[in-house]
Amino acid sequence: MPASVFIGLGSNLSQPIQQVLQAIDEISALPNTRLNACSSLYKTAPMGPQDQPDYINAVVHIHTSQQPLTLLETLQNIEQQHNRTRDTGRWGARTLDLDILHIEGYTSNTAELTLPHIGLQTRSFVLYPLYEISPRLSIPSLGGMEQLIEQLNEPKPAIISAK
Ligand code: A4P
Ligand code: MG
Repeated sequence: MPASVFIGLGSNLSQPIQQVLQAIDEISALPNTRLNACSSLYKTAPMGPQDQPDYINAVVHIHTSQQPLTLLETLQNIEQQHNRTRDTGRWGARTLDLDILHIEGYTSNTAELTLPHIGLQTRSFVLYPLYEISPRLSIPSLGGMEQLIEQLNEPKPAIISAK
């Protein structure tokens, strides 16, 4: 049975809106994968070094038959196709970042794949788009979306393109 997977997208270099929209198309076109929902695009202040442009962030919900580690590798390949480099330091600027946020009914605790994603409950640029597309989602180890947003206590980032 296909797994229900939430993926976070982020970009702040080389036409970030286009990077994110194209990546959503590429994820939708993956073999044995169906796009279930796609959030609006959010403009968000950078977490980490402040001397970098604002980010465009979004979250998609897919159903896929790809196994978690295969999916991770597939998403890293998409990042590479977007000329992603890993030389900009921790939390530095990037053309495209694809993070697996959560796979329903699945957890993982390795450095290669940590699920739920380690930053899920502390990042407004993840929680708000996730809440938008899946308000009733509850992550067993963390809680429900409304509760997580309440605990975060940060304003909703601006939506630049509603879906
Ligand atoms: N990895 C482990 N778990 C996962 C997972 N659930 N999904 C491993 C994806 N990858 C996972 O990732 C580093 C390693 O994490 C990989 O080898 C993978 O096996 P990376 O993409 O190479 O490096 P990274 O993304 O630079 O590292 P990091 O620390 O994960 O950065 P973040 O947390 O992704 O943060 N500000 C705003 N406003 N919006 C953003 O989107 N993004 C970042 C990057 C910084 N500031 C931001 C944003
Ligand atoms: Mg990443």
